[in-house]
Amino acid sequence: MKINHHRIQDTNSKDLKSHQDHFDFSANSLSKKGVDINTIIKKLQDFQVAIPSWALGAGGTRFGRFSFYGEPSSLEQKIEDVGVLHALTQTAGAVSLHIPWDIPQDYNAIKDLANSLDIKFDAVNSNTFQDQKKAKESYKYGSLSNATEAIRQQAIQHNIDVINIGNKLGSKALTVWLADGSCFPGQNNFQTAFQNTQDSLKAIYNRVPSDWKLLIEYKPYEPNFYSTVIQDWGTSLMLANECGEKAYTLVDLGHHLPNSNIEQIVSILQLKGKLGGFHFNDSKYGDDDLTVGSIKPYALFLIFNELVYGMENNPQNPDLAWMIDASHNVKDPLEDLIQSLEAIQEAYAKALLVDQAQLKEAQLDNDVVKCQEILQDAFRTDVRPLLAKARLDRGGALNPIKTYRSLDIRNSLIKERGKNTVATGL
Ligand code: AOS
Ligand code: ZN
Ligand code: ZN
Ligand code: ZN
Repeated sequence: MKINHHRIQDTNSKDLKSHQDHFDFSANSLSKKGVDINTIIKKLQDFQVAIPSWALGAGGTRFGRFSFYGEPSSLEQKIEDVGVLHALTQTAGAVSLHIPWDIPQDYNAIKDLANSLDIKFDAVNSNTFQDQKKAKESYKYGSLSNATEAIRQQAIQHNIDVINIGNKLGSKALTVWLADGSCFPGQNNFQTAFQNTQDSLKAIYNRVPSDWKLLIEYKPYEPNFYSTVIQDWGTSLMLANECGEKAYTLVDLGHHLPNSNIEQIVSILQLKGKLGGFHFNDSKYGDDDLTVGSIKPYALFLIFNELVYGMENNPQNPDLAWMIDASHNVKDPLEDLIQSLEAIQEAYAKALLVDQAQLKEAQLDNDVVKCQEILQDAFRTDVRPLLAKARLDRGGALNPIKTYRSLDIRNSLIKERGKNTVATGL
């Protein structure tokens, strides 16, 4: 299934006039404030977010899964779905694969397909949280941290295999997320588990190509509920520093205990040049993997405000690997991802509106009220016409959800693929 660009244009034509009115009003009022609209639009167009291959089907919980039908069951179909998202939003120009769920059969065919849809291969993800078919050793009690050497070796080798697969596709990063930890006090020796993890990561790091990054993700709990070996950003940073300069911390928004100050974490990691990757989602309680911006949009804006500051002021920090890591139990996965992409762009655009020079001055004057006013003024600005303009200029949809529905894409997918309910992962 590929979307014909003319059909997007046709749908746009009905809304062009009202878009133009909204855009002119926004552009006018922002220009009066000294904002350079064209620069913001260009930045929005350049900001591309990877879609993880496992987010294209309906997710679920341990209690059940309700399919939206027409879900992709092969790597080709997953890439086609990302193609649909990218055609509509013009901001999903990458896919993040998960091995072994997405092992390509024909590398050239996969690369050609992605290329034809303007999609790049972002970070590849390894999986040592499940036992694989025909695997000799089990990860029930941990992988890179396991007390048994043969199990650690199997997990190390898997990560090396993932690097090799990613390399053939043009990926430039390996993301390691470990489920390793313990469920009950006394089950593990914390120091041994940490030391083993560090040694295993170093063994993997030694096989990371020179132009690659190793991204180390942290998470406080789940699936282990007493301790997790890489529980927080400090642990991840320690491990990254121990590995070397190609190793970085990856922040997943859902991987923090309630009320953590994520914007501060992001800020300091950039100062240290060690923020390498980002997983977007939103949450109310834990690692809920909800639609980006659906629960705490102001927090997302504050995080973006720090990201923008870092991108402008921290040349020591590399470009980040952006990815949505969300899961959808009751929504059409593609509609949910469109909403997430929109929320990301919205928070980014608002952060770009923050007058950094004025903010600095207000900070130096200790004018606390003014500092807050500057941030909230940016946050309260309606930036949607700028987002629409950024999409429109690249051939995308003025209103992606509306276009997705008017082109009846889900039903076309169901017609093409049937009532496929293949689970695509977590
Ligand atoms: C798990 O909680 C992490 O967020 C991972 O980044 C990811 O969701 C997992 O690797 C999916 O395969
Ligand atoms: Zn994640
Ligand atoms: Zn997660
Ligand atoms: Zn999550």
